[in-house]
Amino acid sequence: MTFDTIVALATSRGRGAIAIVRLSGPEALAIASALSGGKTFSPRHATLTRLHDRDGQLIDEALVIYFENPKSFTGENVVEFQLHGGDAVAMLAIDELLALGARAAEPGEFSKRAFLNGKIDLTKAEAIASLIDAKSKESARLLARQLTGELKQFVDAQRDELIRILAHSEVMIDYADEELPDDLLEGLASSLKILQAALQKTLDSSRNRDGFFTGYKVAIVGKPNVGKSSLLNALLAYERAIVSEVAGTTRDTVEEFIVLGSHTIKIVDTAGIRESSDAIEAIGIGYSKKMIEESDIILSLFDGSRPLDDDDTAIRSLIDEVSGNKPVITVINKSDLPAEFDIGMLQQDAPVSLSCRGDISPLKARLTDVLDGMSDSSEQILISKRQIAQVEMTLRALSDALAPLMRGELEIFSFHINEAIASLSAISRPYEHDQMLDEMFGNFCLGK
Ligand SMILES: Nc1nc2c(ncn2[C@@H]2O[C@H](COP(=O)(O)OP(=O)(O)OP(=O)(O)O)[C@@H](O)[C@H]2O)c(=O)[nH]1
Ligand SMILES: [Mg+2]
Repeated sequence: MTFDTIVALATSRGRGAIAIVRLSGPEALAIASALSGGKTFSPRHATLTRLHDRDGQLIDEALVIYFENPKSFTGENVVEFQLHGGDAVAMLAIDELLALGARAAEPGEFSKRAFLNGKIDLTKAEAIASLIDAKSKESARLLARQLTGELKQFVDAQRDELIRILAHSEVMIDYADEELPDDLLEGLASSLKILQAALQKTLDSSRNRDGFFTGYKVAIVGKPNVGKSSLLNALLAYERAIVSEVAGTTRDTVEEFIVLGSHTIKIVDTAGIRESSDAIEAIGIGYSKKMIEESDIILSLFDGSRPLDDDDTAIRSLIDEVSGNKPVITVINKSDLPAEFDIGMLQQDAPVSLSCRGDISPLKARLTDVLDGMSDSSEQILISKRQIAQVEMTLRALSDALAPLMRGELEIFSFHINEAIASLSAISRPYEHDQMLDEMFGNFCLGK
């Protein structure tokens, strides 16, 4: 396969000590050399050189590294320019590289080439894409393991087992005229069930794990005026949301990232929930419900300086009804005021009592514990919707295969096993399907 030569900024935009511009393709070396006044570069050596534009004006003094194909990320000739930081210098360099014949890369195009040139399989490509957005050390660790091929090995092992089962079935078809011992069919069925269980386990632990990679979402929910916005501000340690003694101050949701231990989480302040005829507030309440559904952890907040009332119990039932089995942490606020609140009837396990005007570290500690518990990185998990869909298809094919096997209809059994093998193989190595590849790599960052 031959490609043109592409260029993109590989580091993120904005202020920074270094900006890296990456060039990949058959003309990479020639173009880099032209930009450097005819300098030649030897593979894997860092060369300090001056870059000039077409008018002879100095762009920057850059460190240039040449990776000769196939020993590069994309498998093509790659040249990386380490420029002084900031967007302006990098944009000047990219302008010149475009003028010299390179083309601006599409998002994910470098990784796509790496895949097409056989440098990475799709599980690695997806791990690279997710690693960029990883919001906890645990998820970064898990993705790093996938970069070494852990998921691919798991998938390959299951596929090899399926191929073994298929081979048995084919042999039995060939000897169809002879009487087949029953235990042969049972042996196949039990191998199949072991495989089903392994895939199902991986699938179960992979569902709803988005937050593990992109940062768990934590919603603060409670009736108006209990101090939800005050709690958000206290967690952020600055006045982000408007706080006032007027109930119904927050009308929209306010979201901010904070770092807790090794986790980056998104804290969401919601509008207070209560029975209300105020149309705007009613919209806010709709948002709150949605936020509970979309969040991974709920902070159920009460005002400790007032007696429990119907609004409190109504909200609590709403949370119980919508949150499913997500962790809910009960927080009783305003502990600096005389206590009037009795949590008794809500039957909570160990609520956290605090004052947003004082020390909120007990809540931070509780949240960190919950997050640690949700971030087990030792399991084998699928990291993309695509991978999950492939495993679901595989499992469907396996369950379709079971009934014909029990009836001894081995041709039909083999047909479904073939389907399962194709679905499973597609996790790391799909049949080259342009549209699917464009879609997948199109979600990558530019320069990757
Ligand atoms: N004494 C005391 N007052 C608090 C505490 N936390 C919040 N408040 C006060 O309670 C009032 C309501 O606080 P907000 O943070 O605006 O409450 P909210 O839950 O966001 O209210 P809505 O947005 O209206 O639903 C404000 O006057 C806060 O100053 C606390 O720990 N102690
Ligand atoms: Mg508020």
